[in-house]
Amino acid sequence: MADKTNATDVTQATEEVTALRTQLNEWRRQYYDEDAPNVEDDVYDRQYARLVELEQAYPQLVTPDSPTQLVGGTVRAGFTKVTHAIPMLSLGDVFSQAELKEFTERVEQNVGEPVDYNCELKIDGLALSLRYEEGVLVQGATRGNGTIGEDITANIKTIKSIPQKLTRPLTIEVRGECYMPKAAFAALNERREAAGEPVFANPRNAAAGTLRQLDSRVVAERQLSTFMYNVADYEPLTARTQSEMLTELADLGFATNPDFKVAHSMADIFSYIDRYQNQRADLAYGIDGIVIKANSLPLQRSLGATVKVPRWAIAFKFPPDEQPTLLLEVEWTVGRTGVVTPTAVMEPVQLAGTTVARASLHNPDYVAAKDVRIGDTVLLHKAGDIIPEISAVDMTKRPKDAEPLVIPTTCPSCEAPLVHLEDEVALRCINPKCPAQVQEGLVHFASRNAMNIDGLGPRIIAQLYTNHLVTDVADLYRLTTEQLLTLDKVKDKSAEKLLTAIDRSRDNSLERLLFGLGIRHVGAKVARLIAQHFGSIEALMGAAQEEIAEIDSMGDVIADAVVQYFASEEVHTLITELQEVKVNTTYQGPSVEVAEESNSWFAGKRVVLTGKLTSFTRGDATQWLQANGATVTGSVSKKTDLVIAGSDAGSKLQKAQQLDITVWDEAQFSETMREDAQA
Ligand code: 0OW
Repeated sequence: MADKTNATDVTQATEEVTALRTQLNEWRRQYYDEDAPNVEDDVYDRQYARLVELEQAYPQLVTPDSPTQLVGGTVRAGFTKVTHAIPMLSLGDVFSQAELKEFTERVEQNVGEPVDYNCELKIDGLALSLRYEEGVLVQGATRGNGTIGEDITANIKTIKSIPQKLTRPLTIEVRGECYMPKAAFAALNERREAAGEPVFANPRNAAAGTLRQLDSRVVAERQLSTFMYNVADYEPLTARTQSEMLTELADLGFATNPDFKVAHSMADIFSYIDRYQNQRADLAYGIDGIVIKANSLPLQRSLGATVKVPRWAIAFKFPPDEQPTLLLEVEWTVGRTGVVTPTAVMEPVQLAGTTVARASLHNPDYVAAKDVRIGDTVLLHKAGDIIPEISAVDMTKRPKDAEPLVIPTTCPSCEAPLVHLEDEVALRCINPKCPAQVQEGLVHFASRNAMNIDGLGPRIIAQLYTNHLVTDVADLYRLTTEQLLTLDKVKDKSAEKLLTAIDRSRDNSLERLLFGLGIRHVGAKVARLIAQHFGSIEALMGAAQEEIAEIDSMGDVIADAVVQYFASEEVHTLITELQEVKVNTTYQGPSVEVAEESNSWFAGKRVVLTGKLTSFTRGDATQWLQANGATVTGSVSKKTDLVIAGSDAGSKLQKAQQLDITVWDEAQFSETMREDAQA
């Protein structure tokens, strides 16, 4: 490809790069503030790709605040330490209005006149500090013990609400709270529980655990956010009060919490507290109290701090919203992957705005640790104001004859013995014929990213299974119209539609079948890599573990799981049955050899797609590339010939730049497709 930068010299490139950076950072910031892009994706992508090209052509022009540098992907062995030149203070706590009154009286004795206070929500996250030099973000650190924190710069660069560059070139250290919104926390715990991983107790732990991740790609997926509220040194700012500071920080580009209010009396403070004690459940993030601060910054400075806490601020902590209720029973349910999860069933109780009657007990270790027993009066709270959780048992109310909970040793669905795999806390049923798992497995098999059988959902599958019409995925292909009509709410038309959808799924390419079979650690992407590499299920079933581990540096965990899956007799029988009912078990995309002859530029090239494409889906681009003889792989290595970077491209783009691999934007890719088509 000709050099596409078309920049005649460094000066011109520098001007263009600076303009591109300013524009892209502005769009990014607006996107964050208004939470909606006010620029067309393809416009953003084109400018972004242009910046990538120029930085690739002139690496000396790359700066830390360039949007191309906001990528995760750096995996560290540990965090370096950061010393806070000005200690990051904690906050003293009070738990009653009387104690709060004592605090304000102490302050006013000190001052000798009435004081205005700025009231702020106390975000339940973890404190962090952001350092900027001439307006550019240079370091992020945790509070640690107040003097020594951890350097988390790479991780915080993946947090959208943190500006890479300020609207004024200030050298300043800004402090605030990093938190995980409630919705993100609930979704994360759901994923972890289904995968048999330990869940986070609350959003604060989830945020802390995430920021301490050594692989910043994980951080990028976890949707952390921030509210900034303080500076290490007031110097660089013009603000004279706390409330003005929050406004000035927002003007600089920081996310600040809008619900602050200046109070001129204790009554004002108490009404602020009451208001947010009631609104707490409706906030999108967890708060554990209110922070009351002397509003005047000169007064803050003159009051100073003790070793740990400021004399000019206090935290009024909300009592945890906890209700007692009766534990009626514990249900053990089996998921698709065989993880058996205990759920507490309780007398319904009002808790933080909703009626709660069930709470997860996660796994046997957790049950033993809490020692909950049927008939117990349990204290229920909502972890992070969302997830019902049993905080403790009220032992004074325990019935005399209460017995420790029996942890099942056999599967509640199929009586097979339950096991703990490796060092997992999760309890598992590993019987591939387990009814609960078979039904969950059938639902997964028919799902959109797997065999994509329209209309075959959990309700129909439960009936097919209960009526012994289907016991494994091959049975789906033997169903008749008569059988379907025996199901309730299935009439002629829907029976026909269902059979057509099942029939159409026979022609799926192998990767959909592999993903649909629910092999451990084999997601949709891994399934495609394996299918593309082996071409048929026979080749795969005869493959050595090493050959699978070799594919696109997939590794032993996946390879072991695949070999183990195909080692079982039942699976061999199942595959034979699927072939007998005419389900395709070969890879439909073109193989690499075939394309070698084609004269396409892409023939034999190893290509990686990354970021968001706008004019076609990742799947279409992959199919096109494969049809033209390219091998599309999931990770960038020395063997990669080309990276096609859509918008918000991640660590793969950075690695491509490091390995000096050709990077195209979407525009170039589609241009080449057009040229190729005319060739
Ligand atoms: N969590 C908060 C919050 C806040 C600081 C300033 C100097 C000492 C306390 O929302 N809104 N304002 C402050 O003010 N601190 C907060 O949280 C503290 C930081 C360290 C421990 C608490 O999380």
